[in-house]
Amino acid sequence: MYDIQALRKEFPILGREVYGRPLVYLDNAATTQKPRAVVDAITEEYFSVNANVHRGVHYLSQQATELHEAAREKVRAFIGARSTNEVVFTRGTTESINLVASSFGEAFMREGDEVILTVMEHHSNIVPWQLLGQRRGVKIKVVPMDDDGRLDLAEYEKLFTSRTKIVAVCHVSNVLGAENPVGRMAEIAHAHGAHILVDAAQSVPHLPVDVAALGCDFLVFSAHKVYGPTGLGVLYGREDLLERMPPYQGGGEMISRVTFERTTFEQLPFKFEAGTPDYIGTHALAAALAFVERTGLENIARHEHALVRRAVERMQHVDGMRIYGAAEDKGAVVAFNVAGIHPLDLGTLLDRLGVAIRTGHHCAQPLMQRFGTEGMARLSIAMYNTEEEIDRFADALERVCRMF
Ligand code: 7TS
Repeated sequence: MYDIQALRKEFPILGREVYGRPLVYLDNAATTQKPRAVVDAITEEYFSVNANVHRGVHYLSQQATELHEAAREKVRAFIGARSTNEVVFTRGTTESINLVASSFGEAFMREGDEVILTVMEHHSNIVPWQLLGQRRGVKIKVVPMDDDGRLDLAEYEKLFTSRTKIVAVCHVSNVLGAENPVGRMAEIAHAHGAHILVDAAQSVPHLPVDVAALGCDFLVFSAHKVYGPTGLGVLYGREDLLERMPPYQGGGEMISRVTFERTTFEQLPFKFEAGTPDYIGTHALAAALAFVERTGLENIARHEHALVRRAVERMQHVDGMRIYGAAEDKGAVVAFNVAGIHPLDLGTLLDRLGVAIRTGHHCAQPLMQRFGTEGMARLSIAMYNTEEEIDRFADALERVCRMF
């Protein structure tokens, strides 16, 4: 039973109006709204537990540390990692990828080595590798896709050489919305002696993600896209790899002993967590994951798929409509353009009708180039959206199109 009205009551912001109309929030791939359980976790910890973690002998510090480490265990179980040593807290997907590019790059990559990306990556899974490339002379190769947005696995396999060290690929594209075959891509990478990082920013909120089943070496995501707080992310890394990688930043928390001559580092995962962590955020993330579990990822996926099908069905009746990527593959994201209307105009006019969508290059300019466009409009769906909201979006879209 999916009680959408009861669910919506948990997200107070959904009750607000914009321009005198009820808000229809369809920009969930950018960030999700927060349930009471998450905001309550933040308030309660600040009001009753707050103290710095891992350093105090006093009661509050120990309690805060317990909550922080319980959150790490929650994340471990949620993604099927073997040990909490494999769960590193970061500031977000972006920082997690920068950490791997920098630290894996330093440990394992030399001039002339290669990294494989795909044409549909978010800038945060391109630029860190380019920065590494500039520092270390590492070369980037790109997996192509067909016009329906399906990666070409035959071409992918041909990209490997003895110099390929790592593949970095999104599990679900923030523009095309389809699930990439990352399990198969991991097998191929491993068969060629390479490692694989999965950018799960757009999959963790929508489908069950299990690092063991995927066979990935690294997996990254952001708390704010899975109903948790902003400014917090996760890096899962295989323990044997993390062990061999150098620290990303230096500071408190990550050391075992410091002298001016030499420093020895903490055990995993603390080696990668310099400075006071966002221990309030981690507790709130645990509350968000518990909320997702209570709702059930299978239920969420079924609900979201039905909404996407309805949206696509209605959108296909609009003259000049182009939906990017195969419509039937989509999970929760639909990017589109309407011939003769700039996506920014579409977004602005829809906003005036109370409908929030995103427009622009979606931090995926190479993908925009692949489709020969400067930008797209995009609706993205979350567990709390309704059929009625999809209809309000489609009605508003038809109205805007008639105006042009
Ligand atoms: N990877 C993917 C696949 C993403 O969709 C995003 C954010 C990121 C990485 C970066 O995440 P961050 O939390 O570190 O910023 N995507 C979007 C989006 O589609 N609209 O706004 C942000």
